[in-house]
Amino acid sequence: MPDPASSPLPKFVPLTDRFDPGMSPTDALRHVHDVLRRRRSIRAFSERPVARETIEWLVRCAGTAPSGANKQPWRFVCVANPAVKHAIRLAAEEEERAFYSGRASEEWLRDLAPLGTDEDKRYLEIAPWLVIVFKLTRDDDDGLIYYADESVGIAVGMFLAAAQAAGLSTLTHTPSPMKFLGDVLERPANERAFVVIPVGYPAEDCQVPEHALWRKSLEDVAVFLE
Ligand code: IYR
Repeated sequence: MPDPASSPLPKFVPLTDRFDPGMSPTDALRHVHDVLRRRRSIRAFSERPVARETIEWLVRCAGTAPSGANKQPWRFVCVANPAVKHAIRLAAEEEERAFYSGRASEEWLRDLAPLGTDEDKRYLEIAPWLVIVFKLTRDDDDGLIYYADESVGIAVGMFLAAAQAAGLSTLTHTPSPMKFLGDVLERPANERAFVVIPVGYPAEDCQVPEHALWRKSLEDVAVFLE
C-alpha cells in the first residue's frame, strides 16, 4: 500500500471554460458528421506543402486527448526532412516486402485484397510530413504509464479528426514490425512506435478503394438499452 501521507491531495477548480456550440447537439453533430464522413485514408499524396505551424496545431489538438492518470504517454515525431523520409520509406518497404511475400497469413492477404495495397510505399516520401507517433512505455521521469494503447489511440483519433477538419488528408500506416522507426529516428528506449501518419493533400488523380467507402450501419454498431 502506498503511504497516503505521501500522495498529493486533489485540488479542484471550477469548470469555467465550457464549450457551447450555440445550437442543438443534433444540429452540431450533423455538421461534425458531414466533416468526418468524408475522411478517407489516402495513399496518393500531392507534393503540396503543409506549413510546420499546421502540424504544430494538429499535435496540440491530439494532445487534448484524455489519458490514463493524465500521463499523456505520447510523442509525435514530425518529419519533413527528405533524407529522413527516404530512410523511413526504404526500411518500411523492406518490412512490407517480407509481409506481402510470406509473413502475412492467407486470410490477412485476402482481407487486404480489396484495398489494393502492396509493398510500394512511395507516399512515405511524397507526403510533405510524416508524423510518427510513439507511445511511452515509461514517463520521461521514469514514472509508470497506464492504458498506453488506449490513450495513444484516442490521441491519434483526435489527430485524424483535427486534420480532416483542417482539410488535410492522412493515412494510418502501420508497417509491421515497427522497430525500425525507433532506430531510424534515434528515439530513446522508453518510446515504442505506434503508427506512421503521412499528412498532406490528395494527389490530383488520387483514387481510393471503393471497399473503404463502406461503413457499417448504425444498427450494426450500436445497441441501445432504454
Ligand atoms: N502494413 C501493410 C499491410 C496493411 C495492413 C492493414 I490491417 C491495412 O489496413 C492496410 C495495409 C501496408 O501498409 O501495406
